[in-house]
Amino acid sequence: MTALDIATLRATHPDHWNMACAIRALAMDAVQAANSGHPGMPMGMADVATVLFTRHLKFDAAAPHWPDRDRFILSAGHGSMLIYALLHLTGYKDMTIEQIRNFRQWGAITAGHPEYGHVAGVETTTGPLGQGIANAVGFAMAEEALRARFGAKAVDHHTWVIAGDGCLMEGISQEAIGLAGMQRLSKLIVLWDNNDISIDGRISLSDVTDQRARFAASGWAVLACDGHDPEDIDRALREAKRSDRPVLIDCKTHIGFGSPAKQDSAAAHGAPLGEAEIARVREIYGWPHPAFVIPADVKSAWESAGARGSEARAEWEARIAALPTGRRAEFERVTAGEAPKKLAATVRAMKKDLVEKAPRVATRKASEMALEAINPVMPETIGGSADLTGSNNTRTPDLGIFGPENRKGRYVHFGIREHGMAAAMNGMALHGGIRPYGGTFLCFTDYARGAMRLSALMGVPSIYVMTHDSIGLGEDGPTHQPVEHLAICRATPNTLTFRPADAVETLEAWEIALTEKARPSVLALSRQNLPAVRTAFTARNLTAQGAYVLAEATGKRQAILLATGSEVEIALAARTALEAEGIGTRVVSMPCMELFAQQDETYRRKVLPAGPVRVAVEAAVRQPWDRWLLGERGREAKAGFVGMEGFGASAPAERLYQEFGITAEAVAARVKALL
Ligand SMILES: Cc1ncc(C[n+]2csc(CCOP(=O)(O)OP(=O)(O)O)c2C)c(N)n1
Repeated sequence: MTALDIATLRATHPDHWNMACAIRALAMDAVQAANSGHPGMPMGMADVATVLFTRHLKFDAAAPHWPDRDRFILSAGHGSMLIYALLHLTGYKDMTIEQIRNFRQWGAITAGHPEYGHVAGVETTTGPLGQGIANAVGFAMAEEALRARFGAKAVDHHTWVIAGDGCLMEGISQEAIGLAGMQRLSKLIVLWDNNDISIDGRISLSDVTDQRARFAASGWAVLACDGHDPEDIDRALREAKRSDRPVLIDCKTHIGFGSPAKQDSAAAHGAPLGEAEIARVREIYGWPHPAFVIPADVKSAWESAGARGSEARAEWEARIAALPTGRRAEFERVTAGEAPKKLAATVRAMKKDLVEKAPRVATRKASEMALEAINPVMPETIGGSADLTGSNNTRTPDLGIFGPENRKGRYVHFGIREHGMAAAMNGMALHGGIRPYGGTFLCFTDYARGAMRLSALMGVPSIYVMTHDSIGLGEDGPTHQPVEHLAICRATPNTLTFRPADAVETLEAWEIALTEKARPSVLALSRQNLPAVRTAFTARNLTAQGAYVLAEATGKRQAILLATGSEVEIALAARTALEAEGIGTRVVSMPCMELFAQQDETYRRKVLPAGPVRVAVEAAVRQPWDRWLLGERGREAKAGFVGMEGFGASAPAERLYQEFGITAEAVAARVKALL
């Protein structure tokens, strides 16, 4: 479309045009003021966004947390000014014009890319391309699950996504669309900003994929519209809402729409247009208003759009108020993310039982046992696995399979889609009302990494059930044996990495993960059986302290052994050997370094006093251990590590532990050498 077409648009749809121009002008001006950002995408998608927000999106700017609102996800997060402009114009109270003026500046809620938690209306953090569309699948799954559970009077909304070529080129998009297509998530609608441009230039430089055919092949309905014609956009959106499958709408648009120098070119993508070009565009738009000034009539039209949903929201509130008390309380509990009261008692009873029976089981099995007790009292859990159900032990018999025919099912076969699974889990957690957990091998956290990082950045309590947590998995070999993954998980801020030693610690880790509100958890679980090491009942959750004295030195304390997971058994055996030689040895189990780091100094000093030799044992790389060996009153000359220095190998587990020298004898020898 050219400037001439703009003239036609202005003439035929003046109100729409002005409203869309308000978005465009704010995007141009904010990017110019920040001298940083992406004006082209908001300029190109302003018409689609205007039709969506003024005619279709169910929302109420005055009640941005209304649980039954439609969700809008700007997957193409680099175009953040699009959503900031929409939130400002429709009247989200925190999105003031000052915030727009401060786009991308320190302390502003208008971060470079939309960040969850900075401002209501941003449903998820986007920017890493492909994440938003993959989160949206989780949002739509959560909606289906909650509708099945609480009824359409309580839950009945759409998930809308704006995604660009970049989102669709990312590998995660295939995982997401494959999952959504199979699940027939008919209330998921993706608006594709098909502008043929990315940073390097035309899309044809790097891609010839027929996107429409790809989505259709994955079970989606595919529609198309002229992304600048409000009536055509409206037609497509109306049709999309009637679909029985997820919908892709191919919106043909022009990046940098209306800019004589930059429209349809990569130059519009990621740099300010420049003052002179902005002045030219203002003229072409017929938008004489100064930077950041929105005329009252346009602002008021936008505010009406922002209030459009208030009636629907009030009706919804009345319906919720009319629910039977218990049902309403349950709805409110799960949407608030509160664990059920029964959870603590369930965990306590099971812990007593475990201490009594002292089962020798793999911690992945212990995890399954924990879930068998927890899932029945926590109906908000949705579990799953990326095609390793029988290995991850994530499915319990009560769950049923979530699918198009059974939205009450609570177990998801995510398929071999680790990244898509993790992003969908984030989406479910962000939607609210659901506690998602999903499994794969610890090694394949690599494949889920992008989404796992965002769980942490956003502070959402997704739970990653990562089994086969070391060379202890044996014969599958080094491709499947994680050595650096615990370090990576522990290096990720705002993430709890648990490596429980037995069934009791595993249960305690689950209790913490399921009551966390603002941090994801990684549960690193063994394939191989492990003895019970917690043989005395404590009502207190010792794992919550991160590390604790599991076995005390009997004589003068000369050594402290620190271990996690499967190596706690080795540390205990080393202690026995050392004690037999008169070397007083304490064993500290450290299931969660992050929680230990959070304890006060007095407790940490009690667990790790100055003086004794310290040896840590973990079948992984040393990196995360130095703080506990050298810091915290430790000394290099008196510290040692027994673990992995490189990749593993294919062989039975026992042989591998021998060959890599992760044995009680090696630990005892290290202690003696350091004494
Ligand atoms: C995972 C990831 N890789 C790379 C980038 C950097 N990046 C930001 S936008 C972009 C190009 C996106 O192209 P498109 O989606 O077509 O956006 P448009 O140019 O139409 O605005 C790239 C490579 C990113 N944000 N995320």
